Amino acid sequence: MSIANSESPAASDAEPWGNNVKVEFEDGIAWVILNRPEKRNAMSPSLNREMIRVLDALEVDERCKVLVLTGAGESYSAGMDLKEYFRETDNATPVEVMRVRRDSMAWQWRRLMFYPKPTIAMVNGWCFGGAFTSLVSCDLSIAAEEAIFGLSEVNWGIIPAGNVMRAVAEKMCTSDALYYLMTGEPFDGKKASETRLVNEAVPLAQLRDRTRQIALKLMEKNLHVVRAIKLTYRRVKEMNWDVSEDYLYAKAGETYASDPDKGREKGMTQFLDKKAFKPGLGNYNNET
Ligand code: ACO
Ligand code: V55
Repeated sequence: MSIANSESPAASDAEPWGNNVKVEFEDGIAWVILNRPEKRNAMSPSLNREMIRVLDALEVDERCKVLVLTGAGESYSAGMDLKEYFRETDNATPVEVMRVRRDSMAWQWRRLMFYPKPTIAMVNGWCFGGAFTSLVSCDLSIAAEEAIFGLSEVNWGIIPAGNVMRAVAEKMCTSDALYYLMTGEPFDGKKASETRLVNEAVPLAQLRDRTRQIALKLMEKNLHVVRAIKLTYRRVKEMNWDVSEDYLYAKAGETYASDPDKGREKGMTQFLDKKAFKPGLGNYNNET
């Protein structure tokens, strides 16, 4: 066994977690758990560096078909670590500050938003400030009704950076966004669902089961096609109709040509010839 990095003797390139992040595998789901519960899973520079390596490793790990991002204990994440991320970098050089910010953004949106596997944020508890970036960058999100969210930046005298404000603008309408950005007022999971910040909210006691159910539903699909859908959606959202028409035909062709399961062919045969399923009501059988 070689020591792969200085932060955790246990971590390797294949399994770089173990210090600030825990990963558990179960039925194709990788539960990625921010793991500083005594600090409410606040995100420090070293947690950010670990998460970059975790996402890199899970991308090519067959045990991860769907990635669920959540937090240990009673928090999703209390946002950026005010001590380690802000105060302790106040006297760093501009280049050092840039590096710390870059590591934060590298996983919280740049990597997560275009992750090649489906991602679900499972908001189990406290979710403040900087935590909104990873939340919004996941494809789907499910919250405990009891979870407490807050755009608390204004409460301690900063404007939401780290693309938190951009993330809020992506999912909440302007009246809700400005209300919560300007007042810093906390809101619960039910409210988060009403504002469409998250897909849905369920009682905490059902959160894990409901999340697992959604993950398993995704796994019944052709994951090559699911990947193409989530990635093209992100691009198309920024395009005009002429460009998206062209782009989508090109991507449709590319996705079909490179599909290891040849799903389109199976789907047409099973519907048109065998009359074995109805595409409007469910998925083709990818076992045959
Ligand atoms: N940064 C650094 N340390 C934190 C953070 C944080 N964001 N959140 C919690 N902690 C630490 C506390 O300092 C405390 O440390 P200690 O035990 O060494 O004293 C420990 O975590 C427990 O925190 P408490 O406040 O005692 O926990 P409690 O359960 O009573 O409250 C709550 C939880 C509401 C989340 C509270 O900790 C809090 O308000 N945290 C800050 C939330 C926030 O506004 N984050 C910044 C958003 S802005 C941004 O991310 C850029
Ligand atoms: C914030 C969040 C950041 C950051 C700087 O407003 C500020 C919160 C998500 O990262 O780098």
